[in-house]
Amino acid sequence: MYQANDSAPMSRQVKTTCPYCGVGCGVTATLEKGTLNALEGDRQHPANYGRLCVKGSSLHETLGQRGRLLRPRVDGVEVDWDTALKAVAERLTAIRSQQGNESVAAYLSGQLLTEDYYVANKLFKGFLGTPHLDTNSRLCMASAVAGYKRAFGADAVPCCYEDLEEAELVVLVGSNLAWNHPVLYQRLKVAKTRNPLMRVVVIDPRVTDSCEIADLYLGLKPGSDACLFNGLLSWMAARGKLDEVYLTRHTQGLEETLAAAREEECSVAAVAADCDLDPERLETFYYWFTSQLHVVTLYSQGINQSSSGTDKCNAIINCHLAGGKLGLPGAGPFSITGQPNAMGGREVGGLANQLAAHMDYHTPGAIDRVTRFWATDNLTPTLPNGPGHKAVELFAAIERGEVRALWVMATNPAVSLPDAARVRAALARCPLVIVSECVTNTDLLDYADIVLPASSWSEKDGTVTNSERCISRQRGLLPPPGEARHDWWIICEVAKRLGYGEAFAYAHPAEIFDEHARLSGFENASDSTGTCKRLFDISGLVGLDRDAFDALAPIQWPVTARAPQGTARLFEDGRFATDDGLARLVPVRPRAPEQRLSAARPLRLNTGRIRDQWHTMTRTARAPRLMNHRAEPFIEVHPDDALACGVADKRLAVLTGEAGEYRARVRVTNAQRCGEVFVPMHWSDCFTRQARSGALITGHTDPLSGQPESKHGAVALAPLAIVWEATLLVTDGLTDATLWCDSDYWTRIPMRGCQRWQLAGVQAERDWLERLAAWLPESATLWCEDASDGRLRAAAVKNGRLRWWAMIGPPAELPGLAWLEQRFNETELRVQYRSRLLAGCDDGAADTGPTVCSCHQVGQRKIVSAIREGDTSVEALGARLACGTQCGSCIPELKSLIEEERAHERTEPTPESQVA
Ligand SMILES: Nc1nc2c(c(=O)[nH]1)N[C@H]1C(S)=C(S)[C@@H](COP(=O)(O)OP(=O)(O)OC[C@H]3O[C@@H](n4cnc5c(=O)[nH]c(N)nc54)[C@H](O)[C@@H]3O)O[C@H]1N2
Ligand SMILES: Nc1nc2c(c(=O)[nH]1)N[C@H]1C(S)=C(S)[C@@H](COP(=O)(O)OP(=O)(O)OC[C@H]3O[C@@H](n4cnc5c(=O)[nH]c(N)nc54)[C@H](O)[C@@H]3O)O[C@H]1N2
Ligand code: SF4
Ligand SMILES: [Mo]
Repeated sequence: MYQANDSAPMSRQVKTTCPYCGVGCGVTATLEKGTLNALEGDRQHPANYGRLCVKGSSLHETLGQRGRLLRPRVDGVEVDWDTALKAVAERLTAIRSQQGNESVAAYLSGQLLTEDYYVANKLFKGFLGTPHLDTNSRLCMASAVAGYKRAFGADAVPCCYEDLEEAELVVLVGSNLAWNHPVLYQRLKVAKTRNPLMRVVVIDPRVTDSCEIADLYLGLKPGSDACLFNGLLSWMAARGKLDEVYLTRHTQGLEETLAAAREEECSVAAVAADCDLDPERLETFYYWFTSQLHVVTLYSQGINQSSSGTDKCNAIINCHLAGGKLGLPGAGPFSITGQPNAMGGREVGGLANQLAAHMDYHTPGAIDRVTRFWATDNLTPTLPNGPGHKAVELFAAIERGEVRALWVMATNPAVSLPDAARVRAALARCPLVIVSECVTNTDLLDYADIVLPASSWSEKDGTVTNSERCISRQRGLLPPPGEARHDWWIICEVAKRLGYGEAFAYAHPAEIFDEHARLSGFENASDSTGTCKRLFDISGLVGLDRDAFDALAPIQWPVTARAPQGTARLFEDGRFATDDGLARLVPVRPRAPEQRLSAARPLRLNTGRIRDQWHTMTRTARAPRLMNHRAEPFIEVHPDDALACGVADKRLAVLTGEAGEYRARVRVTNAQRCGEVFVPMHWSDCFTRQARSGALITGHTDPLSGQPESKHGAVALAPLAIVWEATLLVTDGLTDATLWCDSDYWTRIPMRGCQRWQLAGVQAERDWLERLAAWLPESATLWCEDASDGRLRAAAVKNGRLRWWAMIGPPAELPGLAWLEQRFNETELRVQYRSRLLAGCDDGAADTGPTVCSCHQVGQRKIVSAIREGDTSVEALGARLACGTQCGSCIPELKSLIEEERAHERTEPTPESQVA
């Protein structure tokens, strides 16, 4: 099989691409004797020019064999590859021959490389003849795709990153760029400093860290964006601010669109009331939008994850078309992608409504063209003749028993799909579930009949496409551990065993990329005007041999004979990918979220991301420093709601939705609107007892895009009536922890050399030492107990090593854990430390508090004391403590700490602030 060449010199540098967000930063990795110890931002990469965020710069800490899947498994038994691949082929064949082609399905991911994606799509749609191949991009970008297609005739992001820097106005709507695309946010921030006239508007029901650079913040009512942008369009029309020339030459549909926008009362006052905004602020935004030509509206999941997400995208695009604000530097409606290769998946046709290479089933001639290209014409069956099930439908079809075999690659539907309980029930009853995965610890593996160990970032070799259509190489740096194999290889080996060896005889990803590039240009010649029939065309990259593929520098599609160096910006000539070349304004009638609030579930549930974790945490939780920023799952709630529901800051609470519940720690904050709560999407059953956001969201989807409404749940909030809380720190490998996992609340927090467990229970415990003895294999050697209030601290030291440490009592009383963490990593605990163990800190050693700066591991208490000593600016704090000087993501938090301290000074004495 193909492996990265590792017989190279002692130290070498390799350029690759970060596997997390859609910014797609270039990474320069330094390998010393085959080990990856250090990495930095690639200074030449056009996405980041040397910058990295804390997730990217922690990548090397996530590597290693520990926790990796090393061997294939069939029905729970480890087997060799040949047995596993045969089992996959035989079982797929059996189900297909009995129940038909459409009984088999695949569920892929924007975290696969383009080459993996291409061969999976080719196998399922081309050779197994099933249209049921969808991807987690359905939960992510489907509405943006549908919106672009309706407006431009193709799924084409018109903008590039430089547009953000060249704009005079940047509107962030439904995007927390500061946390989720940190490097792009940093670029925007620098551009704003350079151009003091640049304005930034943030439109989000939550005050996020992205508001740090906002000149105007619109904290709108969740789900009311279409109303806001329809209002903008009417406002422009009413004030004669439409770009009539652009509209006439390049668009169609203005009248119907304006009429639809005017069906509802569209005065600023009426729109402001519908969006729950201050009319003056709203009008300021309208005024700013209209008075600038160079406007970029950057939108993400606050727009897409909605049962009317496609309409919301078009409401935004309508305003850009109406003002002629696109196709020029610093302007355009910019849907930012989430996953590293969300875009690559769209290119190969990884959505169930697509066929291949930006051709849909209904694209004239597409089925015939792809059939000829893949040479499947002499096969029975041939290509499916229409779209397959979209993700949520797909799991419903599994539930109904129609789809009986599912191959999941690089995604975790048991956590990330809405209506999680139903998805899990469907997986449990599906006769064949095949899972290609890198790590041992995911909720989905519980449902797998066949587990295929896949290679991971740093091992994989191929391409990804970022948010600005830039194709970059992910390069193999290290050999995969154990018997892990590349996804493309696994798929091709199965294809061979199914009898399609000839069509899947690739020896290297370069060959797959070449075929993908050829298909993009296949029968895609320019028409007389020079416009491509299909915009996605990388025929300029056909014919790269291995060396050329390996050397491929980042390049933006289309890459054609006419544009051999790629294309930064689309639609500069005002010609779109529709039959008549005109863009479409699309009439939008705003709709409320499908998940309705009720007396039983009166709070609007918003779900999303945190700065330092990636999705279900299978990789980011391997880097302990990424666990510090938010260690436990949480519920953010407005102070008034907290009071009304009887929940308190830092205490545990439970959210109840229609079909599930969520237990986590409360964060009371004014950043949250009253009547709404926010929870992170990251925690799975591997890390906590019950805090999967998908359990609270119902399966309502957008009728056009099929994207679920993950941002608009309906829930009730109540305290979790616990009577005890405990913190355990346990040395790695001491126990598998199943014993305390029946606690009413538990969360596991990986640390360096140990695991931290936060536990809580609703029933009183009589003898804590006894309980600890039952939980832990080694008994306490030190303890101190306060029988009057049940507080206890205990620890076990064996052979000079700290084995575990426990505190019964509220976690607010915990010392900063860095000191204890260090003790777990000592082979011989120093005598003077033993007496300090129960206190959990050294005499006089400062307890630094919760981590604010993850890059330099600087704690909150340290920062606060520096502020109190006079370092009252971000720069001064950086000079003294280094916080905020690397990726810059914690700067908003530093600023709010400075602000809080100022407020303290003004209003002393006050209780401790709530922002922890
Ligand atoms: N740290 C980190 N970064 C990531 C990821 C990660 O897991 N961790 N995942 C990546 C992926 S796959 C994706 S898709 C992107 C997502 O990136 P974002 O879309 O920025 O992420 P979210 O936090 O899901 O949601 C964005 C914002 O939408 C707001 N919102 C909710 N409802 C509404 C509404 O009705 N209207 C408006 N205007 N806003 C609303 C939320 O309050 C939230 O602040 O992030 C990528 N980057
Ligand atoms: N409530 C709620 N739900 C959401 C969202 C939300 O905002 N709120 N956001 C949605 C969005 S935008 C997204 S993108 C999804 C993300 O949700 P998922 O895709 O389910 O989340 P991940 O944790 O990224 O899952 C990827 C899995 O693939 C594995 N993996 C990583 N690399 C590879 C590889 O190269 N090969 C193989 N075979 N496996 C690999 C990882 O270990 C991991 O288990 O969640 C969606 N769900
Ligand atoms: S901004 Fe995104 S791509 Fe860049 S380093 Fe951070 S996670 Fe990776
Ligand atoms: Mo996503």
